[in-house]
Amino acid sequence: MNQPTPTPEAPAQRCGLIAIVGRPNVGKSTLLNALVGQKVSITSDKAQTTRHRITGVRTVEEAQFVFVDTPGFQTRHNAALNRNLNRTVHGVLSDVDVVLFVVEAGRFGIDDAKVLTLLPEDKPVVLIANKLDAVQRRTDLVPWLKSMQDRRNFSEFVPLSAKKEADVARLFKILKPYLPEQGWFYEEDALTDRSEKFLASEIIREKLFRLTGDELPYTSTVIIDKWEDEGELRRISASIVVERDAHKGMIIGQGGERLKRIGSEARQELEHLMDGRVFLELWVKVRSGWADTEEHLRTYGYE
Ligand SMILES: Nc1nc2c(ncn2[C@@H]2O[C@H](COP(=O)(O)OP(=O)(O)OP(=O)(O)O)[C@@H](O)[C@H]2O)c(=O)[nH]1
Ligand SMILES: [Mg+2]
Repeated sequence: MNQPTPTPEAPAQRCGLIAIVGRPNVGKSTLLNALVGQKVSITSDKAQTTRHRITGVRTVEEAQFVFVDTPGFQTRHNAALNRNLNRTVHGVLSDVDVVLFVVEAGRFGIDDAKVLTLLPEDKPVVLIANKLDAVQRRTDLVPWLKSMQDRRNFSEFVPLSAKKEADVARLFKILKPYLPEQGWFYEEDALTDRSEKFLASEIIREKLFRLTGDELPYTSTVIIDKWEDEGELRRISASIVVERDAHKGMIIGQGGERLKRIGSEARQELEHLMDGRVFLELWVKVRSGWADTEEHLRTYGYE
């Protein structure tokens, strides 16, 4: 950590933690990636894509923004995996400087309301009304924004689209005053605190989520079994773990087609991320009940 003495030419360093919180599928991870300027958190149109606390870092002039993406807080199921995801959200909220509460513009349902009740009273909360591009008539948003003002004393209201660069860029100016003056936590060019190995397992899980039906994601996970660097080439062997034999069949697909596609899309993205060749071997394993007990979850890397 370096903290030079501030001078008129060089303002004091700022650094702060910014939690990104909301119900599943509102676009939290899409927003994180846009803020960081690179994909550090996987996204999909399935709820509960994110399963871990994921840090994304962006340093703009003297200010270092440390964003923390969280699993979509969910209230419906109560298996160990869901309790674990919710605990992750609670843990993040306890030590942040400011919270981005993400909802879909024009919508505020019971799931959003439940998340709102969890947010700490004594921290600034910025309302992010995401997916603005999906709103047909902007004027319809005015009464909705008014109604949101009654729900909590939000520090800011920011309607935006996480998919529009200019919208996302505005956030840095808005958030900077909330960062305390203190030395940076990370190097200036850091993007995330997650390892390549973790990112690789997540990228495979993303392809799995995107290329399979709705029923699979909740009951599958990915583990890296082997990782070897041979000069420029990385040899990675990974297992997709599912609950049932039937799920295994769905992932493998007719003549192994689907698994091949998951592997090939993941490999291309990994090569891009690591800027080198990747040899990726994928297996599918059945471990029934892996998501049901805390003990199993720990074996699969859920802290
Ligand atoms: N139209 C539109 N779609 C968006 C926008 N932001 C995100 N999405 C889409 O919304 C879906 C969910 O995005 P994610 O970023 O995975 O959502 P999340 O809140 O992280 O979801 P969980 O991790 O499951 O809680 C994806 O299909 C995104 O492409 C946006 O600004 N406009
Ligand atoms: Mg997410």
